[in-house]
Amino acid sequence: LSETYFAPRVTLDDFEAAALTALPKSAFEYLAGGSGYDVTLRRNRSAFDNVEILPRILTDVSSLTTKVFFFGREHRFPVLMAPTAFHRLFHLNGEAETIRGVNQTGTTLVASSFSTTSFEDMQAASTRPLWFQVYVHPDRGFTRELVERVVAAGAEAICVTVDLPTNAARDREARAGFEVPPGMSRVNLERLSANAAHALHSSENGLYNSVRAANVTWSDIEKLRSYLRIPLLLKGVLRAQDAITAQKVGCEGVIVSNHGGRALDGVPATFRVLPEIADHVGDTLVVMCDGGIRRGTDVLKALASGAQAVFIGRPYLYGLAVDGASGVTRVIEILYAEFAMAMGLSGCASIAEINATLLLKRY
Ligand code: FNR
Ligand code: LAC
Repeated sequence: LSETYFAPRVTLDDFEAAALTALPKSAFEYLAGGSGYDVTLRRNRSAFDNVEILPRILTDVSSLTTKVFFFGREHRFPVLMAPTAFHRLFHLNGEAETIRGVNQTGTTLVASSFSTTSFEDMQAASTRPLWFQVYVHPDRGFTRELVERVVAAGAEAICVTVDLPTNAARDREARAGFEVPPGMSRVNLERLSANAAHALHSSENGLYNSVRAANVTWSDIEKLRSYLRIPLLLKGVLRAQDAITAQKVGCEGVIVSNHGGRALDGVPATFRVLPEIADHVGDTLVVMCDGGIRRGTDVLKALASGAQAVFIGRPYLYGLAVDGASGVTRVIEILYAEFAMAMGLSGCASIAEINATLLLKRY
């Protein structure tokens, strides 16, 4: 283990550096990589750095609160854990370890349909209701069965991911020879088909093809909406027009996302398209955003641009890889402390005071 591994970990980036040492190369490349030239992956970050905050001075921030409220529940601060696949790649105990870490923080995790632990077991271990992420599968009957199963187990919202209708050019993971080791399976998908649960080699492009449909359209979203009794969020929206359609078909929220730069390389940073989407649907839908959030100031900037909350993906997995549950907790607590600091230093005592006037210019 290198010096980086033992150095004090002060920021989320420090956990990434430590994860590079802690993980086998193929797992690290799967986790950290984007697609193509990683152009979108880099843009997700640089977009935040390109926008400046204009603090309000001489406001009383002595009773600062980071609390927010959406979908009928209070959240300690406006950050949730994005759905991410295969936690057993990053820790022996997989999702159970992640949940132990998240439980300490009072934040909400979105369980991935590609988890290596069943949703039921995840929900049983979680102190808060989880959200669930789903793809529309080739077998629509199975998709419905799965969604109804997780709702029965206590899921509080469903995120349907729509930005990967076909495979992406995951060059880094392919070059590193990434494959999901035998013995790890997508247990939620066991009943979909004979081999759906057991991941195939990524260079054969078989990891997703067998389980995900390429013919998903708005009518699938309408159908999902018609039988679901809990909020439905569309994950992977980059165009305002699509957010408007999401609203028309009855979605309660949209997640402005480019899959963390892992789907189509060359699409804009999510932070860049967020303001226009929020302008169009922000009054009626819960607008959320993910991609490249690494600092409390990024959270502040996203909220000032119209998001009600944001998600982090890779950072809590770096925490999981480096230090298990306590790494997960630590990553979230660092972000919480940074966000509270960013609010205080910019003169905001409550979330309602974070608005577009906090930014020198919108993206
Ligand atoms: C993901 N993401 C993802 N999204 C999804 O809808 N279902 C999934 O199973 C996964 N799996 C997954 C695995 C890994 C290793 C990563 C890094 C990401 C995308 C995720 O939900 C989110 O959109 C991004 O991770 C957000 O960007 P950052 O925070 O990682 O920059
Ligand atoms: C990924 C898939 C699982 O980004 O969503 O790896």
